[in-house]
This record gives sequence, C-alpha cells and structure tokens, in this order.
Amino acid sequence: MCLLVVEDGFSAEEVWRQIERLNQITGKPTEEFRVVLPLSSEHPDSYPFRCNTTEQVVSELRGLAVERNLTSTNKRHADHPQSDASSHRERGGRSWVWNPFTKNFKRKSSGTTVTLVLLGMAGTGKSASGNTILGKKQFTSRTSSNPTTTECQVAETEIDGTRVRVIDTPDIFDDEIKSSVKNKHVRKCKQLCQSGPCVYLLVIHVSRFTDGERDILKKLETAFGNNVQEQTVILFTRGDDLQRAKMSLKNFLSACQTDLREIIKKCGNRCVVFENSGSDSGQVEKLMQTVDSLSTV
Ligand SMILES: Nc1nc2c(ncn2[C@@H]2O[C@H](COP(=O)(O)OP(=O)(O)OP(=O)(O)O)[C@@H](O)[C@H]2O)c(=O)[nH]1
Ligand SMILES: [Mg+2]
Repeated sequence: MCLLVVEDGFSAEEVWRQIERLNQITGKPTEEFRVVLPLSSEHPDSYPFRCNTTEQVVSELRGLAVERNLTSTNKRHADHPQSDASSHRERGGRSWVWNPFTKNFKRKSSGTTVTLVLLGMAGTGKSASGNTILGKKQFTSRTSSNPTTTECQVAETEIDGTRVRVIDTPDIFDDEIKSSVKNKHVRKCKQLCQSGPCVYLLVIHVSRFTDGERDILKKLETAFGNNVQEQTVILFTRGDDLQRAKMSLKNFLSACQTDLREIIKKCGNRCVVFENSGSDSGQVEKLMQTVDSLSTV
C-alpha cells in the first residue's frame, strides 16, 4: 500500500501534482497511491484521487492481516485493536509488540535470560555500570584505593521484556592477585553463565587507559576462551569526561591509543559509553541494542 498522508487544509490540486510526481519517480500507477485524509475530512469521495479515512485504512489492514493469518488468536489481543499481529514488528531479529498503555513498541519477552558479565580493572566503574543497567543501587560502588568488590555478585532485572542477569565481578586482571583467587572468580562467572546467552562487558574508564589494560583481551581469552571477543562489548565509563572535552565517541575512538583501538577492533567495534552519575536511560537502551546485535543473543 502506498499511502500519502496529507495535512488539514490540503489542496486537492497540489496532492494530485504530488501523486503525478510520485508516479514519475517510482513508476507506480497513480491509482496505486492512496491519500489518507485528515481526521476532520468528511467527503472522501469528492476528490479526484483514491482516498481513505484513517479508519478505512486500519480496517483494510486488519482484513489483510486476517486473510494472511497474521492475527493473534489470543482473546485479550483481539480486544485491543492496537495489539494484534499487524502491530507486531521485527527489529534486529526480535519480535516487538505494541503496548497500548505506554503507546510504544516493547520488546516481546523471548523467555530467555541474557547474562551480562561486567569485567575490568578495579575502579573502572563495573559496579556503578551494573547499577545503571539495573536501574537501582544494588552493587557497592565507591571511590577507593583498594578494590571494593571482592566476590562475584548477581542481580536480575527486566529491560524491555528481556530478562537480564547482571554479574558484577572483582578485578580478575591484576597481576598481583593470586591465580587461584582469579580462577575461583572465573569459575563462578562461568557457572552463572551456563543458561542462556552471555555477553561480556569490558569496562574501561574513558579517560584512563592504563598499561595494565594493554593486554586485557589476552587475559580475557585465557580466562573465558579464545572466542570471547565475539561476545564482548566495550563499555566506557565516565561519559561526562567526553562531554567536557566536547568530544563525540566517534572522535574519541579515532584519536585513541593504538592498543585500545586494536582491542575495540577485535571486539567488532562494539562500544557504548555510560555516565553512571547521570540518569540517562538511553545509554542502557543503546547497550541492549548492541547486546541484541550479537548473533549469540
Ligand atoms: N563521574 C563518574 N564516576 C563514575 C562513573 N563510573 C564509576 N564512577 C565512580 O568511580 C568509582 C569506582 O566505581 P566502582 O563502580 O566502585 O568501580 P569498580 O570497577 O566496581 O571497582 P572495584 O569493585 O574496586 O573493582 C566510584 O566512586 C564511582 O562513583 C561514571 O560514569 N562517572
Ligand atoms: Mg566493584
């Protein structure tokens, strides 16, 4: 269906000119274009082109949906015209469903739980990022010269219909820490990741890439296997530092150190920026879009 939506007070001649122009551009016959009239228009038949009211278009779409077996058989859905199959859509391989109450599309629950493992050096903001994802202060996060998180911790939430399990971890990359202790944390993470898809969030302070982080991907591979980069997203914290420097993430990435750029490249250029002291929910949404884009999820 080619729908041409017009504003109140439209001129029939102008609309006809537009239809002719669309016919020239697209090659579609003029009669294939349907003009969707403004709500206030009362005489749809008095125009020289094919036109419908919004109700007629919706009703026809519903008819097509029934014909093509796209409607839900669920009684509750049938009672809510907006929530039938014609208002479902696929984005990035996931099903989305219309929420008539929030008047928005919501990711349809897939029933699986996605596990996000926060990894990174001490003080980079793993716990703070976990709290941002969860939308509440679940993990202890504070300024300290000593590591704050000393054991793996788990918390769960639901984001846009997806069950999300967040694992906060202690620094497992510090060479000073005994391997037996690190192995214990890695074992715990693996145990918690056994069911459903798992994505690793490598947390890095946006304005402090340290020497200890240069070989962080090698250490990550040693801990979680050679293919770990395929399931890794770089999560930069302290996004405000970028804002203060009037720098976009793109500019930051193009100017960053070679070693960091290499890490990002190996992780499929999947990066997000968080400002954990703020309350911007868009950052979690962006993270979830990146998580969704991973084929394993
Ligand atoms: N301004 C700002 N501060 C942040 C951000 N992320 C973390 N911090 C601060 O950085 C400090 C350390 O954050 P944590 O979340 O405890 O870091 P961590 O990686 O969990 O540290 P460990 O548990 O010791 O490994 C805290 O004071 C946080 O408030 C951020 O995005 N912006
Ligand atoms: Mg912590």
